[in-house]
Amino acid sequence: MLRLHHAPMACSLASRFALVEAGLAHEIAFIHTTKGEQNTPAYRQINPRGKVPALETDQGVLTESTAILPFIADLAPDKALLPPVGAFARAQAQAWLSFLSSTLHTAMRAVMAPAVGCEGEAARTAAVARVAATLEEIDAHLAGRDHMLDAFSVCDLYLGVFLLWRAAPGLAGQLPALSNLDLFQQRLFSRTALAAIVGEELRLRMAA
Ligand SMILES: N[C@@H](CCC(=O)N[C@@H](CS)C(=O)NCC(=O)O)C(=O)O
Repeated sequence: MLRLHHAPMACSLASRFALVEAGLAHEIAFIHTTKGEQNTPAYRQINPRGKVPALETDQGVLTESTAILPFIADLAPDKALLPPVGAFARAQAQAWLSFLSSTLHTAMRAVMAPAVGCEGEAARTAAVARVAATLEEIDAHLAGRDHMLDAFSVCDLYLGVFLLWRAAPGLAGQLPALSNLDLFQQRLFSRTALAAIVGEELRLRMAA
């Protein structure tokens, strides 16, 4: 049984979405990072870095969204959540996953949870500008397209989490209106299963 260690509304939500879209049997182990549960000795046994996501599999623990999302997609080839291994389109998908992780996530984190020494107003303003520029680039890519790739994929699920973060404290009201991203987000969360998960996640996050 796959077991996803996940914090409500964290980047690990993309892996939760992917497990559901893949139709794979799984369990969710909630790690309330707002309460420091990622730093308990028990969780450090699972992921010594103290981060979510961590996916327990029958082959061991896998960390890093950019590894977990393709792993899940490949477990359900009938769902075609990524192009096949070896195809150029697969490498393009990997490029988007890397970009979302290394550029968009990093910029958003610098606003929402700045590193020690980077909490000042100038650093915050620069980080918001990096988020805005990154979102503008993705918005331009989505012009005339329904998905990040030619079809629905885990790239869409990963982007969807960061689009939800636009409403988080520190980012809400700070970003430009981007119509392609807004339409993409509406389409993505018109998928009933994903919308239900987001509702649960928001309730859990508010209760934390
Ligand atoms: N590169 C990692 C980043 C994981 C990460 O930063 N997770 C955050 C939640 S979005 C976390 O666990 N934060 C807890 C902490 O830093 O204490 C991935 O994409 O899987």
